[in-house]
Amino acid sequence: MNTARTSSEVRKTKETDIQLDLNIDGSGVYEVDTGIGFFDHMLEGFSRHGFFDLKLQVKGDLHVDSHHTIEDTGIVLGTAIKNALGKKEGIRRYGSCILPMDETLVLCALDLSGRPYFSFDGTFDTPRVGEFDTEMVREFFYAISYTAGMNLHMKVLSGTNSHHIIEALFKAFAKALDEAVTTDPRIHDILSTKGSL
Ligand SMILES: [Mn+2]
Repeated sequence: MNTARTSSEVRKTKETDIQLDLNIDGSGVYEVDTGIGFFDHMLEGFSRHGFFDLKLQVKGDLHVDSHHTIEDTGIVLGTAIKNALGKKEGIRRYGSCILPMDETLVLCALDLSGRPYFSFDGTFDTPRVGEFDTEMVREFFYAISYTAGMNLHMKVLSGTNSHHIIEALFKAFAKALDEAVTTDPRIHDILSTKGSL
């Protein structure tokens, strides 16, 4: 196998200042501070349920709104996933999860194909959860799919509570990604007839 599947990313613009350390082969240890409590809660769930170690510090222009902070975190997390995986030797590549949370049921399926594609099917009854704008869920995962080179499909199958729906989506994403990045001893190279992902 490869050396450690880790990545450290720094991204600074006039809108956000982000430092992120990711360990794909972690145990779900996190230290997250984005300035948005609910977003921290979601990213902590992502770390814990995907067994990814995540250290993240975001200083964003929250006096404007939550947009840049959430979108740019997605850009940096997607970049970190791509860089940590390198050539993707030995990984299962595909992952999926149907995840329930009380009245909510969501689906997430992904392919670390190198070709970005994003499909999102879901709506929210409330515009915000805490300081988190629900319309940013789509922007966050779109940013990850494009920067990571990931085909990502997400569907809200049922549910009414915005907190539950968003949390279920983050956890389903974590579990699907955990499956896709898992190495399989039967895969000795890159799982594609093309020879690269
Ligand atoms: Mn919660």
